[in-house]
Amino acid sequence: MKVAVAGVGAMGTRFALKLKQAGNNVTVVDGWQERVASLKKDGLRANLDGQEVTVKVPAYGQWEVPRDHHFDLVLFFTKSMQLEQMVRDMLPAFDDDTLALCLMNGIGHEKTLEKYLPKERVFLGNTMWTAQMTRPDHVLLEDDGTCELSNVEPGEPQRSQAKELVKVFKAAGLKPRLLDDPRYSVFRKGCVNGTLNTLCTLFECNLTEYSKTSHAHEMVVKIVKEFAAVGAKEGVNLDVAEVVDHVEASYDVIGAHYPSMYQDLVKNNRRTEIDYMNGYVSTHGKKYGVATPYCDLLTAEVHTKEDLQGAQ
Ligand code: NAD
Ligand code: AOT
Repeated sequence: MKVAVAGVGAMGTRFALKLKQAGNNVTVVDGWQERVASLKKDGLRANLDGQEVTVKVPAYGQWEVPRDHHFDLVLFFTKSMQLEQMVRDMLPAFDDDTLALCLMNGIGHEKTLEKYLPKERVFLGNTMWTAQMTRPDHVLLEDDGTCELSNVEPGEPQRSQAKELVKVFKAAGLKPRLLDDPRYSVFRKGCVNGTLNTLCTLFECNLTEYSKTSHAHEMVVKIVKEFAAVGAKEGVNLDVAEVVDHVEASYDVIGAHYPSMYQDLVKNNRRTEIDYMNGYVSTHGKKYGVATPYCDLLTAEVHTKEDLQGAQ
């Protein structure tokens, strides 16, 4: 498959590397000048499960997206607030049959894609893999993970295309699962991020450290209930007990993980994706008349930390 990965920070690098190693034709595009320079010079460099690997791929800046290449798939892996600009910049690389897939964290990305692309060509899901940039030219890829995806618009040919994407990702060892309801899955992953990303960032700890604190379970339950209340207004009916178990299951699987929001704000002083996580629940709760005091406060707290630190 001919794939363009749009956004090759930590997670884009994982997917680009694995897809390329499995024999796909992979091109990468990024918007960070320093990153693009290193991709052009050295390719994708990572520590993948303990081994240093370097994989050469064609690399482009977001300002020079190629118009003369045909891509079967554009896989978006920017940060949430960078997605719209990346979609706009990638439009010249789309032909009538190019598919768009977003596995990023955050709620509502399908709406951004649908502003520019027909709904039948939009595919959505999420990933439980982890990844971390150690330098502008290097990524750390440890831990086991999975991903899940679906067509956004029901029907054919998009259902068969989703199955084909699952086949390609499976062959690349990305452990994909075909979903029935992608929005359920996005809200469910939103609960993982709305609890662990946000709390580990505010308290500056990893998953294991958070899990051992006395109010850990109580806070997870309260936050998940707010995501469920807002989800219900949008036709997404979360099973709260199952989702709480899902969040807490990650303590054992990837306890040493510092979520990407921690990496952004605590390590790199970058602004966070909070507005697409707890912030989504907070603003949409207001719209629907649903009280979301935990998400309101957490969103304000993360923005306060960003402001105090002068995060960029
Ligand atoms: P990332 O920050 O590593 O990369 C996103 C973009 O930001 C890339 O274009 C990258 O080049 C750029 N960037 C990275 N560091 C920068 C810096 N210091 N200065 C300027 N630009 C910089 O993001 P990611 O972790 O790959 O996340 C992509 C998506 O995947 C997000 O929605 C994230 O929430 C999600 N996700 C991440 C993880 C994880 O463990 N990293 C896990 C699951 C989902
Ligand atoms: C994560 N981490 O989603 C992955 O860092 O943004 C992130 C992220 C899988 C399970 C728990 C947390």
